[in-house]
Amino acid sequence: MGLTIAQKIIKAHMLSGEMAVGQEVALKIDQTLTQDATGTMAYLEFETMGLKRVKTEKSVAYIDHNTLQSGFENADDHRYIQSVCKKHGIYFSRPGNGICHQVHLERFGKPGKTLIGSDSHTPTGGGIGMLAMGAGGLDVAVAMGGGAYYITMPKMYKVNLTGKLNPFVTAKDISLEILRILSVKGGVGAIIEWGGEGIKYLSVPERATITNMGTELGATTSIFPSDEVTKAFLEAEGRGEDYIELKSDEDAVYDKVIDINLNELKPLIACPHSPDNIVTVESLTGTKVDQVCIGSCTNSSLLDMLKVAALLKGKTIDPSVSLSISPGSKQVLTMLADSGALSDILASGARVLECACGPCIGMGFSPNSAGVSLRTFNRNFIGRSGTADASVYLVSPETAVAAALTGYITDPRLLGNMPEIKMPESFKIDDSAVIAPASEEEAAEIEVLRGPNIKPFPEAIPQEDTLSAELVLKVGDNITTDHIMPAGAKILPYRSNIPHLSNFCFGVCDSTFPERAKALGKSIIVGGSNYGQGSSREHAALVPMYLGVRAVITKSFARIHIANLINSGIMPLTFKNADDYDKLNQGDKLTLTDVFGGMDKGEIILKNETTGEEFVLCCSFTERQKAILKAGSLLEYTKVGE
Ligand code: MIC
Ligand code: SF4
Repeated sequence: MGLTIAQKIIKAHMLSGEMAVGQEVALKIDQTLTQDATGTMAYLEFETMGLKRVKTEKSVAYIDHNTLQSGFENADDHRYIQSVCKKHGIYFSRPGNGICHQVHLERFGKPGKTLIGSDSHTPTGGGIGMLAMGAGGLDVAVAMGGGAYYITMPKMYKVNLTGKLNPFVTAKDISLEILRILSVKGGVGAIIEWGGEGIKYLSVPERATITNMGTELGATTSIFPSDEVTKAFLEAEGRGEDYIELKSDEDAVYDKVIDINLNELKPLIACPHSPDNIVTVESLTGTKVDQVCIGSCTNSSLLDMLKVAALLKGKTIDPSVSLSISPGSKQVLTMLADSGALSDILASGARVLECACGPCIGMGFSPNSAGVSLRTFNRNFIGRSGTADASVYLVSPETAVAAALTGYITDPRLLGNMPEIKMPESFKIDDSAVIAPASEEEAAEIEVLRGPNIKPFPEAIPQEDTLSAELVLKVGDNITTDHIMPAGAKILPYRSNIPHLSNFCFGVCDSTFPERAKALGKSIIVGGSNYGQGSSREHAALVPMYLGVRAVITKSFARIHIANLINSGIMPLTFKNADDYDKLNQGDKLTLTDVFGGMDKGEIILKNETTGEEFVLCCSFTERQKAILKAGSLLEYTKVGE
């Protein structure tokens, strides 16, 4: 039987396990990346492992999230990360050099390699044929130390593209179309391979937009073949030697095949507050817009920015709209400046922000009260923009420009002729903002610089054979990590200070949660389906761990979050009968008996002491995961295993 692209890379990197759907496989990881909002914790975890140097082919730390420095915290974290990188063999991408996924694609990603990153949009690397996955910080730390990365062998989905995109219909619209078809849980447990005749018209940045937003489907990752288009991109980046051809076998078998005819696609828009809430742009014509933001790891490539500049050229934006533009990298910004396109952007009245995540993670540029914001980003979860009552819509750069010029949601096809934009034959290469690590000899002398905001890890509490605890919080379907552990300019600086961060846990759902959980000492959370979707932030597990949450019971979980819960010693359990969700209420006293025996059987009995009812909960832990839960955390388990 033939293999898919992902299966070929998995086979070449498999350290143990079996390539059968649902089985755990251990993978050798070639490259890692971190960003600063998850990086500080990941490097603190790496340090506790006591290793001198990373064992990967390339590990890069990016500073791109926490770039507003309204106090000492972020600056201290940046300094800590820079010093830890120098000492332990990690490349350090300075603040201002760009968004991790954009820069990694430009300068470091290689087809056929494995990459894990402490950021859920790491699959962007799939745009050049990498097997690139988001992971919790601790998993990235383990991989930096040479340890395996464990995944549950996913199903294989194929999306066949036929035809060619019409003017003003873009790769972003393809991403929104697949979200319309599959929903935010449609990709859970699957790797999505993109193929078909239509891909030959898609450049690497367009492919990367699609693999980037595959994260919103809940997919393990998304991947394109590595072909002539990939080769031209790598050559333009001066990295032709990194090219290898990669394609699936003719007789590869897929669990699902989806066809999309690009000729038929229209400009699409994701409505508040979920990336799969899709309608055509046309259908919302005339909706007043207050703010437009162009950028993020989804749409900040040179290609995107040149298109935006060409559409803005000679025009000024509507006086009622505030437009921000964040180029994805220093390379993008420099080339915009050199070509004169930056002047066209500035002349239009846009506010040019630094090359960073910025508004995407609420790091500034929050909309006005009850504002309507059109963003080229990948997530529009409630509150994420920093304005609780804002309505955030997700669109392509072309649709964003149309709204900025008119002040209303406008079909970009009404903008006239689309200027032809070509990818440059060579990019401007300047890696001076990437600082190489010290040599092994010099490393011993390097002092790691820690700020006062770095606080100790939460204490690991081993799971016990009987768990009696109160149901502290009951939430619904599609709870995101932005609900569990919100981000934004005010909270993100505390990512290395779990006690302080805990005050904001579940703030969007119930601001009394932290206090109530702390008072109980031990507690259980109940959720609906796709619990923990979105970001890879392990803080969405570390903070509940700190607050004493011992188990989370749901209808289903998102992939990275389930791993983060186990790494934090919290039991993720699912209802055998989904209707039992309705039989539990906040405040109920719950008991789980024979937990260890149940872990072996795959079923644990839950007694609701308040109502007297009993239910069956399901779990499927590997031996390694059971040992982690019994040790109380992956860090404890690693120590025990030493
Ligand atoms: C996000 O887009 O939500 C983030 C911020 O990049 C997160 C990481 C984090 O919370 O630090 C992600 O996607 O993993
Ligand atoms: Fe940064 Fe936004 Fe991309 Fe997350 S989704 S990495 S916050 S640009």
